[in-house]
Amino acid sequence: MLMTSNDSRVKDLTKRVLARDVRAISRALTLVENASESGILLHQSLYPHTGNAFIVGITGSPGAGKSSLVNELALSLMRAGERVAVLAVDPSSPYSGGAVLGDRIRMEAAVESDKVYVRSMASRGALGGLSGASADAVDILDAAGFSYILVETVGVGQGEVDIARTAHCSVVVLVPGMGDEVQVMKAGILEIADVFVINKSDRPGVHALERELRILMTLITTAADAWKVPIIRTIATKPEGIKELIDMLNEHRTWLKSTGKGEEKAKQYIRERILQLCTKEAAKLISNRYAAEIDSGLADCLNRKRDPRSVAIELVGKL
Ligand SMILES: Nc1nc2c(ncn2[C@@H]2O[C@H](COP(=O)(O)OP(=O)(O)OP(=O)(O)O)[C@@H](O)[C@H]2O)c(=O)[nH]1
Ligand SMILES: [Mg+2]
Repeated sequence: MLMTSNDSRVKDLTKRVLARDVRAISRALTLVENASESGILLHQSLYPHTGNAFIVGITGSPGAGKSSLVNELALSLMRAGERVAVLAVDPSSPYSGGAVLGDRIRMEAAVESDKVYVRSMASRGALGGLSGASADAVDILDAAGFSYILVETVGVGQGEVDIARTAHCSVVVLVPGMGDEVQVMKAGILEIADVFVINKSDRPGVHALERELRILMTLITTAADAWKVPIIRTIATKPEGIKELIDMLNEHRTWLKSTGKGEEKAKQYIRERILQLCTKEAAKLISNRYAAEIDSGLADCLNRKRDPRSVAIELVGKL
């Protein structure tokens, strides 16, 4: 069979991403982000090369200092000889006078440009949602041989929970005196956090926040063999506490491996990812094949003769 130009382009790009060509990595991420046909093919051909990176999610309220922390983490890891990729998902205020993610990294890394890579992406597309495009992007970076992938996501809620599934380690950044402990109680953050960071520890209220956090942690039930979630204090702008944080990330990584919990987590995550993609792919097939049936089901719903779920179940049954 003749190879189409799309196939050969994907093949070429795959080779170049595996060879760690920075321009190819950027191109690949754009294709994946757009969920284009080539993006899907490319992801397919790169996926067998994934599974080596340690993926760290960094989440927290707007302005908590996530980008500042990620900058410092990336620099320290890079100096320790790691290849680090940073993915900022829906960066909320890249030019708010705060840390412009990647600027310091770019300055320091200019000479060793393949040691660190920084990328922002918007992900809240119509259907994809956070876990779609950003999970694929993480895979691309993993295949490109980065040993650490730091994923910054803003917000409290579903975004954090989704990214926690993608990441091997979820770091939740809190700030004293901002009522962050209230946020922690919501949205299942206590359940997803592997490491708590109290950033802006130069501000008052650190003791109080840490105490409240410890009390909250005793309120959820955890298995005896569960990871003991540490609380690390940092001042990202100084920087202070970065080494302690990196040590803790490495400790968690070792724990995941030695207990088999890492594999368990990976299994659960891939299962969820498959099921999520089933939803998406089924919806695509149905809307391509059964436009007329959708219209008639829709009319029935409008007349309150049927309900949307019954229509959906019937349509899925046709597949
Ligand atoms: N005093 C103090 N200020 C900090 C610290 N860390 C970050 N900041 C400042 O807090 C502001 C926000 O920092 P960012 O790193 O942009 O925070 P962010 O969480 O990435 O913000 P978004 O991406 O907009 O949600 C900036 O002005 C930082 O200089 C810290 O440890 N102490
Ligand atoms: Mg930021």
